[in-house]
Amino acid sequence: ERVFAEVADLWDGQLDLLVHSVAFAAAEDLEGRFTDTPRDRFWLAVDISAYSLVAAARAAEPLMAAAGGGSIVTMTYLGGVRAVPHYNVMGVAKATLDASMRYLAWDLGQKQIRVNAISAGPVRTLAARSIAGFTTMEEMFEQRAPLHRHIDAGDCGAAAAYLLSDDAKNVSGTMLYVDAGYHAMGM
Ligand code: 0WE
Repeated sequence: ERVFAEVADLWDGQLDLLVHSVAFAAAEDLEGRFTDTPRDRFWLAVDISAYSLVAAARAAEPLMAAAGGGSIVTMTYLGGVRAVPHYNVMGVAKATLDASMRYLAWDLGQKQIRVNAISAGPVRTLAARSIAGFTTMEEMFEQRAPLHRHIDAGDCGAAAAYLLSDDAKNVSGTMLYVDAGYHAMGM
């Protein structure tokens, strides 16, 4: 609420773009069995990783409406659509995020606000470093992705720049895979 109040103050009550990029699950839930996730940490992951988009979109809505429309982009991952070993409760949180993105696209479309998601392949970030088996996963990705190469933050940035621009003026409620084609494969 404070951030959006400051934005309204600084930018004449108008906002064109919003990038939502926040997620969290307890480290102990990104290993072992999903089945064993306790209720409190299940909701913690969904709250921080998915509800935060709903809250941010709701706060952005009046500012974007005042600007005559806007574009919201969130970051998701294939683990919300398929079962990726160890991604566990984060996958459930991403499935919630993906569905929230589509329902927000419907609600906010009324005000010419678009809502989309970028589904990135594994990127070597600070958070990724602490993940067990991330290196093995990167090797498998490089072997199986049609383009046989890793993606980087710049690839996500380019996709976001597109979705946030007027080039994507008729694109809403979609998931744009930036994953060297990995999601298309069955093996
Ligand atoms: O969404 C993610 C990871 C986000 C994340 C990372 C951490 C590490 C530190 C959320 N919560 C935490 N909590 C911490 O304490 N990714 C898409 C990257 C990722 O994470 C994985 C992956 C991939 C890919 C975990 C297991 C398997 C694959």
